Amino acid sequence: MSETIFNKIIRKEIPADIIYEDELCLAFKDVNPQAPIHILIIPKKSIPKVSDAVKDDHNVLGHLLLKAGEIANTLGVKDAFRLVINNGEDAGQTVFHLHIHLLAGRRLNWPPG
Ligand code: DGP
Repeated sequence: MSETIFNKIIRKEIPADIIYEDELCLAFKDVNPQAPIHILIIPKKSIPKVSDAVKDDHNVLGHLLLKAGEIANTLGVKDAFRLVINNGEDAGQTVFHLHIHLLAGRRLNWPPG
């Protein structure tokens, strides 16, 4: 499985502003925030893209979404936030370890572009 910078964050080999962790996932502040609140929620398992997920990943994928909602509640933004998953280079993915962006704290326009 491919190694990315996020594996190093999971192993605490490089620092990150971690706001939540459990056995399946990790959530930390994005180093290049696109909104006042910009959190990345990642599985500990190395899944490069959503389109690489397999049936056995069902539980971890559901877990990520549940935790995203809980984190939004914790941050006090439960009524206005956006979750984004970029899948593939042409969709803007730069780190090939599946991650959910949680964006909040400003007006979020649509379409995202
Ligand atoms: P994406 O473009 O969807 O693959 O998003 C990758 C995000 O990861 C991007 O918003 C910047 C963030 N990022 C990349 N490297 C690091 C890092 O070393 N630390 C943190 N906290 N975020 C990172």
